[in-house]
Amino acid sequence: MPLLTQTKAWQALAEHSQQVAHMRELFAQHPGRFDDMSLQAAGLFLDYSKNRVDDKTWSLLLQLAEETGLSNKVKAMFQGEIINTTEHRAVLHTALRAEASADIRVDGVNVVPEVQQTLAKMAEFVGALREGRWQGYTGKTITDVVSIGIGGSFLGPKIVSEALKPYWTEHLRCHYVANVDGTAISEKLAKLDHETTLFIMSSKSFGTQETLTNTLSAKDWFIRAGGSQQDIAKHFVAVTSNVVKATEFGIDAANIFPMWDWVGGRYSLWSAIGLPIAVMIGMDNFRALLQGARNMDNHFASAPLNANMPVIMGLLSVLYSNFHQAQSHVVLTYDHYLRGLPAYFQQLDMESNGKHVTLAGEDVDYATGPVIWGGEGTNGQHAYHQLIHQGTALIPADFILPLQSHNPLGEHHAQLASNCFGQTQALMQGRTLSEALAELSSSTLDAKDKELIAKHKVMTGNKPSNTILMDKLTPATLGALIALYEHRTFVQGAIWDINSFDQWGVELGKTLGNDVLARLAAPQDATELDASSNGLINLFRKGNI
Ligand code: G6Q
Repeated sequence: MPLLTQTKAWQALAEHSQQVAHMRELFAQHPGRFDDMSLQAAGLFLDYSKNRVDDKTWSLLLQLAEETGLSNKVKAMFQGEIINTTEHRAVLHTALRAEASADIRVDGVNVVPEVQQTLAKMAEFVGALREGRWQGYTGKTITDVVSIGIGGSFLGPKIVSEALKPYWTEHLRCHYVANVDGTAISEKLAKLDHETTLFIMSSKSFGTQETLTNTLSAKDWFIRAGGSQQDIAKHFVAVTSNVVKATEFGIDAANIFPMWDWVGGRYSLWSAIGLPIAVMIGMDNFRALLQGARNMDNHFASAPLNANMPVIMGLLSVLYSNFHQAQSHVVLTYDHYLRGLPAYFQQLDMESNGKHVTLAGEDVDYATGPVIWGGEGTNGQHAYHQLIHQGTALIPADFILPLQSHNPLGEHHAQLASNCFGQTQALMQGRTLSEALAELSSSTLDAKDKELIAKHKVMTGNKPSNTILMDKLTPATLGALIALYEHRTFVQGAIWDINSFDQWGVELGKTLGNDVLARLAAPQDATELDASSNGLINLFRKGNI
């Protein structure tokens, strides 16, 4: 396979992408653009017509996908090939939501039965908790669940659970502790009763400092409040692939939910890591979440490249990163329940595609993953949208809106939608100087002032956006939406020829953190590191500046 920048499509795109007409013109030339450049899959609707692409751009982007072997890479992932080559692992979050009858093999062993057994174990646990059958050591019903985990073992469960609030049981509350800052857990525990609280400790490796420390503090709190070592079995469960370590830690073997090394942390909410979600929304809704994701998996695996939602979104991202120098991508959710989603997509994409070498270990000579950021519409419109509209950086945007609200209230939802659509329109069409002058025609300003202000009001437009709609935010549509972004991330990584499934940068931070911790507690000042690190460590040891 030729190097990415040597492919014919890449070279043609470098020239062609600069010659595409302004989107205003593209819409004027082709009234059918919306129909031609929108599609539905898995309960989602994508309008990608407001992008800097014409027919030729599309054919070149699809050619790029072909020249880089995208379809074979997709097949390899679904079939459980070792595509995470630096960790020698398969990448099978899709197996977590596959049909019970599927046969997906890792090293010759079908992993689906184990997945199904774990789902059954989750169902038993979730049922017992929700029906009040799981009682604490004093016989009281559990009322509060505290999920302790960080990164991939935290963000997915928290954000999905928050997004599905309309489906929560009224009998339970779920709290999350991720940060090792003692304030996080102290603030939570202060409000809880140890007799009615259950902790879910989520750590794939069972070796993450923050999670271990928070769990130890939770255990101490429980014992200090009156529980015994034996009572821990009724108040602590764990989700991990390291059963030995979890048992050594004191978690009852019967209370350990397995996960597997072929599931990456940031792709793991579909496994028992999703237990806090299932506790709050129930197992039927959790299965609906999996079904929604499966629907998107089936679409991704089978739809032709030119009608494939994750492929289209992934190729557009490559277009902007590599041919329009976009360094960030904004996700704007027009739904209060989805306010956390940009942070989830941020981890998903940035941890996956923030890479500087190809699979073969060669330095890339092109940009890889952009910064992903975003927030809740309409709030952002009164803040950072200004830069998206008139700043000098090109920031492609995704707008996400359910057509029906869970809380219909007067004109609220129509206003929300009008803002969402109005923003994409403004980004696309902009405002020319003559339009700005015309708007000022009836003002009492003098001609010079009018001209000056008109210049400031000019918006170049031609700013790209995708709009994703769904009927309503449900477990199934949310499952499909998250799977869409997972696969979009995969498509970009596949084109860029990088490993989207390792995270050596994160690992280095974990190792150095442990080394520094030892130095903070050492009997003597630090002298062996660089001057800045020594200085900071020694100030901490002193306790004041
Ligand atoms: C995700 C990352 C990272 C990981 C956390 C927690 O893909 O690898 O965010 O999820 O570091 O790791 P553990 O689950 O092993 O505690």
